[in-house]
Amino acid sequence: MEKLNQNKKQKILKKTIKWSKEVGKYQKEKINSNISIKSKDTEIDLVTEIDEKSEEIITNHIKEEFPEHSILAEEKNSKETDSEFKWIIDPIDGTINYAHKFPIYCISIALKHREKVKIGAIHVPTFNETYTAIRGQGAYMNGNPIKVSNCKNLNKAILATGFPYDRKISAEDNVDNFRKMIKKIGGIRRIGTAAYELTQVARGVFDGYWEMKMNPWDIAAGTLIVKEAGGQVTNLKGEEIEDEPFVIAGNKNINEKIIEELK
Ligand code: LIP
Repeated sequence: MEKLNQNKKQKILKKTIKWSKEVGKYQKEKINSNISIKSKDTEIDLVTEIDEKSEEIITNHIKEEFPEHSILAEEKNSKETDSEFKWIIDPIDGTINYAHKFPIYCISIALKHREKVKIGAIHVPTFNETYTAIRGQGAYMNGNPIKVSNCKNLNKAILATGFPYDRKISAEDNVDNFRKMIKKIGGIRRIGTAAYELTQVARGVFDGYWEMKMNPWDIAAGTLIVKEAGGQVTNLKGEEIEDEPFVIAGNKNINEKIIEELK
C-alpha cells in the first residue's frame, strides 16, 4: 500500500506547483491570441483549446510520475483506477473569464487520498500568486501563511458567490439566495471562478463564499486551503465537506450565519 508521509507530501506539492506554473505561463501567453472556443452542455458553458491543452499537459505529468493514480479532470483526461489516490484537476477555473480575455482565472490541482483532500494548489497566473495547503499544515500564498478574516458581523461581511450554467432552464439558480443575502451583508462579489474566490476567503480578503451545483474540480483544492487557513467549509446542513455541490465557506462565525440565512 502506497504511504503518504511528510516528505512525500512536500515533494508532491512541489511538483504540483511546478506544473501549475508551467501551464499558467502558457495560458498567459495565449489569452490575447485568437483561440478556438466551444460550448459544452449548455450554450454558456464554454471550453477553449487552451483549457484542453493545459489539462493534457498536467495529466500527462501525473500519468508519467504516478501511473497507478486515478484522475478526475474537467475536460477529457479522467482515468479511473483502484488506487487510493485521486487527482482532481481544473486546468482553467474561470473559463468564461479566460474566453472573454478577462484576466482572472486560475489552475486548480488537488490530490485526494482515501476520499480526503490531502494536498491542494491554486495558481493565479495574472497575479503570479500560488495558494497551497497540505492537510494539517496550514495554508500559504507564495510560501507565506494566510488566515481567514475574523469578521463577526454578517452586516459588514463581503461574500462571493456564482450562478450555475443551467440557470436559464432551472429554478435552482441561486438567484433567490442572492436576493436574500444582498439585503443582509456588506457586499457581494461575483468573480466567475470559485477557486479564486475560495483563495480570497482563505486570505481574509473575502469574509465568506457560497455556491451551488459546484463540480469537484472547481472546489477540491480551494476547500482544503480555506480549512487550513482556519476557516470552515460545509454544506447547508453544517456538515464539513471535501467537494460536495453546495459549498459554504468562511470563518466559523460567518459560515454558520450564512447557513442560518440560506437554510
Ligand atoms: C466556474 C466556477 C464558477 C461558477 C461557474 C463555473 P469553470 O467553473 O468557477 O464559480 O460560477 O458556473 O462553474 O467552468 O470556469 O471551470
